[in-house]
Amino acid sequence: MRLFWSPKSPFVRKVMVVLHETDQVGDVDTVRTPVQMAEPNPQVLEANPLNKIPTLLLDDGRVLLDSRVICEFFARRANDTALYPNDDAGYFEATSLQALGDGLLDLLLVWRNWHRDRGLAHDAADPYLDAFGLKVTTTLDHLESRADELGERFDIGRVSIAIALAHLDFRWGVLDWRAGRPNLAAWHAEVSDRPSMRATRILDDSATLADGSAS
Ligand SMILES: N[C@@H](CCC(=O)N[C@@H](CS)C(=O)NCC(=O)O)C(=O)O
Repeated sequence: MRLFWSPKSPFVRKVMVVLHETDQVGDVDTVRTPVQMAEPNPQVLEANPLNKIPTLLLDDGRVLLDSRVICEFFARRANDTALYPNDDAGYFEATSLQALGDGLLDLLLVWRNWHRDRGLAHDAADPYLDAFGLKVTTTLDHLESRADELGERFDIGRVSIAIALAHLDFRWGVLDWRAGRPNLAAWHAEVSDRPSMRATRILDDSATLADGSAS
């Protein structure tokens, strides 16, 4: 199996955390794959018409996308019931939290591109920037109010939220997301110490890439 991979992509990191949690890292060949929203990569497009990573190429020729499907594929392959609980309540709580974490990440990626493409400063006046900021703040406040619940287990929802918060540290230090959110910050410090999270820390290898790709 080959995984279109980048050490900077938070969505790829979800897959890598699942591989570590389920002891399958050795089963996958990772292929460093630069992608940029505004400059589609022909190699990725051939397998995934949306030009996104992670994309998983199976040995029998099938292609799996996106991170949600690939994470669940590996959890099922390992008969995991921790990341994806068997009971309906647990499963839908985990996958709904995953949707929240992934949605936060989608928002952060678009927000960054919006700034960069228009050459706007962080605090520039723009209705889209205001809306992006409001949604991110509202999501973080919501998570702060659920910090106790987050600490109850480590499932795919918690994986996604933990990685989204780490992505804020990587790209959005200016937001200082921990300020006023002590419980969320404490939860994040704890989960970041898990071996699977430590082994998959985001690494900025831009300097080694010819085009300095964003992901
Ligand atoms: N919903 C997708 C999102 C993946 C995604 O946005 N990946 C980014 C890199 S972090 C990407 O491939 N961007 C390239 C593009 O949008 O063209 C998933 O969960 O895998």
